[in-house]
Amino acid sequence: MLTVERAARDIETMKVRGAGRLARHAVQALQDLAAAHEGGDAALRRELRAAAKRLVATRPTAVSLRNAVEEAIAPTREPMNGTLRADVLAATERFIHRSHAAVETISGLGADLLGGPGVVLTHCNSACSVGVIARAHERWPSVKAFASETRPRRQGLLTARQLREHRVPVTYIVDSAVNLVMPEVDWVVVGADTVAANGDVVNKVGTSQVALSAREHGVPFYVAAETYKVAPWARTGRDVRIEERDPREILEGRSLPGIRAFNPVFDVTPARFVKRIVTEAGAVPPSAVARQVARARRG
Ligand code: RUB
Repeated sequence: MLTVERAARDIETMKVRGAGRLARHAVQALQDLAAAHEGGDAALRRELRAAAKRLVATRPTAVSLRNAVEEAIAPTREPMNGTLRADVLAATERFIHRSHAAVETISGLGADLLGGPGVVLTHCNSACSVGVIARAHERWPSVKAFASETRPRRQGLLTARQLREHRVPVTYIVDSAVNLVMPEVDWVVVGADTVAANGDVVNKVGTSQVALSAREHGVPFYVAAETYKVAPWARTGRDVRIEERDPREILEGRSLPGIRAFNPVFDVTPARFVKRIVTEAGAVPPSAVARQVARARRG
């Protein structure tokens, strides 16, 4: 059984990371809590709300986490079909199933968008982006990739290994080599933790620099993100709180007396740098994503 505290710590320590995975991990903990609950609805409602608060606070930038947790505990607010326990079990199962299916759909739609052989660059480690690149490589075996290191935690290594498992020829580069290799790149594909209503994209720090370089070189910049990463309440990326982590992550054991170290984890790529956002509901320009998601949520 995955306890709420264990899931929260897994996410805080980044044992579990990546917006989609951490959303599913949190939802799994809520499902396990409901499954093990032996008391009545009122007690379960209280426990679920406290658990949701604890889980959402673990990674403040990831709206995926907040949306997933809210969906999972929606039965605590809405009229119920069965018992609260049964409704939460159904809601959590639905979310986990739908979020896996969304990654699959996005992989196919993203590959459609690339539309042929070429070189893709990605930053950080996003299941959606890896899915798009792997699917494109299945269709056009000469597809190749660049994975940028992604300091300070080097999630680019995970990406490079995962792409290799899919047999995609991949070149691992330091973040500061992105602009140098951009002339060889045909498309950039990255994931997102949050997409604001105006299409601004919040993703791993450095993403906006990759976008700047892509724009300078006329390389299309695509974002692959499930609809539950869209935050209608955030008018622009500036409304999203950017997580800051312990500066020791960037010092890597060194001490720099008298020097301030600053470790922001995400940044905002303005919508105008983004050519298309690929969700499971289709690929749209960033200005249309909020409307698309509202339609998808209405069913
Ligand atoms: C991960 C990151 C990923 C997004 C999307 O940051 O920025 O690009 O979360 O990932 P961290 P996915 O390593 O700090 O969690 O497509 O897998 O949801």
